[in-house]
Amino acid sequence: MSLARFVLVALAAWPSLAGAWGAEAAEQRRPNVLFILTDDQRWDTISLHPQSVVKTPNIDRLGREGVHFRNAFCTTSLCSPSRASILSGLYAHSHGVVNNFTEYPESLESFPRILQAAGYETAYIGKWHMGEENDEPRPGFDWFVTHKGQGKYFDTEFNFHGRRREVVPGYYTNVVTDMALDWLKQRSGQRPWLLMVGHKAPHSFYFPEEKYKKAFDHVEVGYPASAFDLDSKPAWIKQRLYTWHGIYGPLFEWRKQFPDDRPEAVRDFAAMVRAYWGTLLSVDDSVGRLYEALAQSGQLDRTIIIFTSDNGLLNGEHGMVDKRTMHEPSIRIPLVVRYPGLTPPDRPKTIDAQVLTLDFAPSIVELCGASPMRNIHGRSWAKLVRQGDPQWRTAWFYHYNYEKQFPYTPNVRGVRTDRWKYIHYPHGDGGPDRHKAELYDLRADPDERRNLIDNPQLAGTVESLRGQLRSLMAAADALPDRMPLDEGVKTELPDQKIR
Ligand SMILES: [Ca+2]
Repeated sequence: MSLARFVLVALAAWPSLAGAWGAEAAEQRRPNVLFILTDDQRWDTISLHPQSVVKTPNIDRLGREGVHFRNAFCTTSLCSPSRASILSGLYAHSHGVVNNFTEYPESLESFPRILQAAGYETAYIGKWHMGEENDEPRPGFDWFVTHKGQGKYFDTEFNFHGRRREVVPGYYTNVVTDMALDWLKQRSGQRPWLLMVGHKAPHSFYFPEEKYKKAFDHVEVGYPASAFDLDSKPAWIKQRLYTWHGIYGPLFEWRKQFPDDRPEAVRDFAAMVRAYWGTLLSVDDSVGRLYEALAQSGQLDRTIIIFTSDNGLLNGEHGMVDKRTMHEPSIRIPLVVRYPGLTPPDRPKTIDAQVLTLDFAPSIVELCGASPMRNIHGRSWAKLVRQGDPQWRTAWFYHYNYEKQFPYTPNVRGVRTDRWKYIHYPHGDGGPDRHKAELYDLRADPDERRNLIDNPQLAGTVESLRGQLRSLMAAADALPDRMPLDEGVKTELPDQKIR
């Protein structure tokens, strides 16, 4: 009797053994998930992007052996709301984390919870950043290591799953990578796993690792041309120039005397941008170490590796630093995914369809074979990547609510289609807008230099985009639209504790 025949006969004789064998085979088919999340990383700071100054061979490799999404966006460009959208697949008005001081709701579904319930071993290591003062374990994770607030680039105190708090000496990016590698090594079971690694980098204030401090000293950095081209823009953008979030402001303490609009003060800006880039070199090293560990343990090809950021960042565009607005550098995020179950490593793909932070949860849940999430706003891109999806979205809406603690950006509501972007700034009292709106033809003007809102020939386009914005918001149950009152752009600095 051949071995195969013997197995068949044996299985027929012992159905329970067949069940166990089948379960184990299915178990082997379920992929692991490594989700690497950076904080405030621009989409053009991975070298798959042709203009990237930062060389990121390890991040690039994920895209070169997988998928590079060239048009990935966050739906609210602010840390906590965006993180909650990543976990839940919901817009901020639905998950409720509308600012940086709100906890992820205890009872709200998330993809880690779903995977945990489906038998995955789950861990979160690093920056969580929802619920500023809470470093305790959160639902959905078997192992949870984080810290209060923003954490520090050096010597952060971590809470190890509620068991102990300890200052771990060293550079944040390396420390969380070590912890992630330890967790991968110490796992005992055969169950598939989800590991989320939350980096602090490249969030302000920017402190590169010692060896990368001077990595970009040779690169000339100036204010982007768009910073001096504000005449077609709403007035609040000019007002922002001299604030905490403007290029003439303190630049996250890279400028000691401010405001300073003298041309020579650009050196402070250059130093800030170089430091921001410097922090990313350590992130790339981290990705390389994690990749090698998976390759060495034979898990690489059965692991979905996702590399992305919670939101983008303005580095001088339109005279702005920070994020929150709906301009491209603020809402674009880097996104690469390596998983042979999506596309074989020798057949990498680039995807130009617009994907959103809302899409992570349903995509991961589908790829892991768990039951689909219901009543969410995001969509799985599994089909889009594998075979294309003619039904994929061609428009989506963005929202951001004015923050009293950071009075440098109005309420923002906008729609982005494959070609157009319309942004307006409601006052918050239901009355007419008090700021000029913005309209960009992204095909002709990808850098958003020419605000076309006053062009009478485009009145019909504006009308139709307004209609689209309304129907997208209605479809996501975002109407009636609640938001705070816009109290205007102010020059005061934010409270020291929340910078
Ligand atoms: Ca962020």
